[in-house]
Amino acid sequence: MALREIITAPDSRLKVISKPVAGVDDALRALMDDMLETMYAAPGIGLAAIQVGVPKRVIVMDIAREGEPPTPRYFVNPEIVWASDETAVYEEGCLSVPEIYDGVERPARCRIAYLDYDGKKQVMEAGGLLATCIQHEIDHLNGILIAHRYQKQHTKNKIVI
Ligand code: K1U
Ligand code: ZN
Repeated sequence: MALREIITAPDSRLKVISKPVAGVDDALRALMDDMLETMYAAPGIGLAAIQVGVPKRVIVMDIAREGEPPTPRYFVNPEIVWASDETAVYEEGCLSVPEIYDGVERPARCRIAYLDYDGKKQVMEAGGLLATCIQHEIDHLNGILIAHRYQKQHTKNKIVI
């Protein structure tokens, strides 16, 4: 395993739309292992592959609190297959936009289809921080940063990233 450099705005790679992967093999698992180590070291609760400069639709997450056992999660080719009409606002951080926390409104619950660490198809229903974090990471796969969402929701604020 190795630590990778997390790229930060205004690096144009953060606007790239990441490509689906053909399947999960040992090379992809090695990337996911590196990403998880990099995320823990940051520290953070999620990381998309593009944040380490790799334009693949791959995410790692661990939202376990301090003192709880680690709960690493891996999402390959994640897709939002359902999202609630009810929304929630969370003060989100971003490892690629350090030291900025913005209140972002998103669907409160969502259902995600994805491949897991072993390449098996899975469907997960999420609420709370899990739903917020997976939507934040899927935004990264689509080249969207929280500043873009914040600007959309508060059109008076002009943030250039
Ligand atoms: O994708 C990223 O930039 C990582 C980001 C994920 C995220 C945080 C909050 C809401 C939505 C998505 C982070 O991990 S920022 C750091 C952070 O939230 C944190 C760091 C240490 C302990 C607890 C939280
Ligand atoms: Zn982020």
